[in-house]
Amino acid sequence: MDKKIFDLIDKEYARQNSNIELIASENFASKEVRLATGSILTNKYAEGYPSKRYYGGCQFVDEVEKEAIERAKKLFNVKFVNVQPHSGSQANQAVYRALLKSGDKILGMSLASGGHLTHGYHLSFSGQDYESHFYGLDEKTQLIDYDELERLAKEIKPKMIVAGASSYPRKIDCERIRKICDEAGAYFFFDMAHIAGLVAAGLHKNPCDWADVVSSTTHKTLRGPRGGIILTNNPDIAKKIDKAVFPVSQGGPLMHVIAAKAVCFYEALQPEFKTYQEQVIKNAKILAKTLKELGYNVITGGTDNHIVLIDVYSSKGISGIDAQNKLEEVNITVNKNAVINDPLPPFKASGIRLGTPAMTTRGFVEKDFEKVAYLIDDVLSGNKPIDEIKKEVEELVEKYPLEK
Ligand code: DSN
Repeated sequence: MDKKIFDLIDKEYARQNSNIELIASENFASKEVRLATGSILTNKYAEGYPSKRYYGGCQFVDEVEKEAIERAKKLFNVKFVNVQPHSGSQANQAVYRALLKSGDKILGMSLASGGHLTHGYHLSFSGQDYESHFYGLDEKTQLIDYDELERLAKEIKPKMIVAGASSYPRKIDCERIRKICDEAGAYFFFDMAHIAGLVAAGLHKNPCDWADVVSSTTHKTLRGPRGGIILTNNPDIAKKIDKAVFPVSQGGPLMHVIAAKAVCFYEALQPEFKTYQEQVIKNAKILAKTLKELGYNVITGGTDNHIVLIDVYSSKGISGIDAQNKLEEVNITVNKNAVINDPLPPFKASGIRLGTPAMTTRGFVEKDFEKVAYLIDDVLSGNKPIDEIKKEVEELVEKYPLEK
């Protein structure tokens, strides 16, 4: 047995089990999702698509992929789904390759405003292969500045407008962006990676009803295996997407992960999944409210989704990275995050991003997230000895053990 690696996996299990996991993009996949991911399907090559493979012996993986597609279509009420992208970034790469030529203009939300690397950032392929332009937030409301987006779209005339965010605590106005895209003659591409679980549960408008093409990861609020998907209602775009995924940007699909995606879609179609997502939002709201009452500057004043963004620098004079490190000392995991007009450089940042999906899966409800807010404040305000706070974290997580 490979003792070294399996010991490390055991240690990582112990870390996950003993931490309050607040990274907004993480979750705890079910045992069945993990069983499928670790299954013998990893042995199979299946380049191509169901019934059009480049290899023999694909009769069962064909069924797996067809089932994953049908379940995703039902879950998101959409006509076409490609379940092969290995990740969200690769899904986005395929979308660009399908609809744009190198050098075409794209208009995405800036990383500093809560967008994503693949929405045009200069160090990502999206900023290197395409001419990227950015919209952002209204300084006063800290909400997406749709008027500015409209103005930029008219001025720049991008071939594609990219919506979706990694650290935006509010709903995104799909109708308004559709209108802006129509006026500018641009494709509307929505990356719903962060909110896919909320969309599946009917708690955020379904971008598939408005956008030309939608991408997602399957491991965030959706709680499946690590991977990507692409969805559209347009048959011509669907054909281009399929080609752009295989053979343009990927080779053999990860059939074990596709099976796990199918399990995840099955789980997301159950009524309990809606209850779970409702609790994710309730927990985020109480976390935001309690931190606000404790004197923290909560960006946008609250949340509509699974994310709470706190400006710890203006609230407590501590940088995002220092807050992240201090919280890590008591086993609370968060990540630093830039805030609008951040006076600190990105590697320090003024904010921290908190998310509720993972601990809600563990069973946390409002009273637990109220406690989490007090624990965060104890750490950042230096109210109590670290060992005492660590003990309280331990007592809280012990009530909700992580399934192995
Ligand atoms: N890295 C992800 C996140 O943390 O939001 C986005 O891909």
